[in-house]
Amino acid sequence: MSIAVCPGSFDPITLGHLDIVRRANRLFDVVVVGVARNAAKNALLTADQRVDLVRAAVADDPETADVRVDVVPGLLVDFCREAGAAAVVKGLRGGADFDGEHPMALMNRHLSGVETIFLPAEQRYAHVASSLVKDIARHGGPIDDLVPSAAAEAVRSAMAHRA
Ligand code: COD
Repeated sequence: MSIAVCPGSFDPITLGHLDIVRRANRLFDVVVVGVARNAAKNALLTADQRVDLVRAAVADDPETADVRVDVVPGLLVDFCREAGAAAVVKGLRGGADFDGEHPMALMNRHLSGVETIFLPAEQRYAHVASSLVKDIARHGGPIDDLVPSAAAEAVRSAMAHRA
């Protein structure tokens, strides 16, 4: 059985993330979405909220029938080892993503031998980023066609509580 991990901070999950998870599930028997903490980012949503939103996004979707969702408590390579994953799958929206992802891919292979597979972002989601979604929501703009509906509600609610 082939297993891949799709990691990210998913703060919140977007339709671009979801497209990568679906496509990864066409390539691998099982996909484990790893909800991690990016030390360089201040999360709006808690880890539990982010996990719940990813689970809701992949529920009842035949294209994500073999997707599990868990928190990455430490190093991604340890999570991959425990999941039995042969590969990490990530999406690339452009050169800036590649510049950030390339050293992580090399480091993860250095640490454990795990390979990283990059999927080019679907054109219609190539401009979608969790950070932009939060910025739009912060200013009261529309995010409903960028993220799953539960994620849009959670972002608006978290923004309202922060204000
Ligand atoms: N279309 C396609 N792909 C997309 C889109 C989109 N619209 N938006 C984002 N993506 C891709 C990103 O390029 C990335 O590959 C992935 O989806 C996740 O994106 P984010 O923004 O949710 O997550 P990041 O980039 O903050 O995640 C970084 C990790 C949390 C994966 C990383 O920090 C990590 O592995 N942390 C665990 C600790 C660890 O092992 N550290 C050492 C790493 S070498």
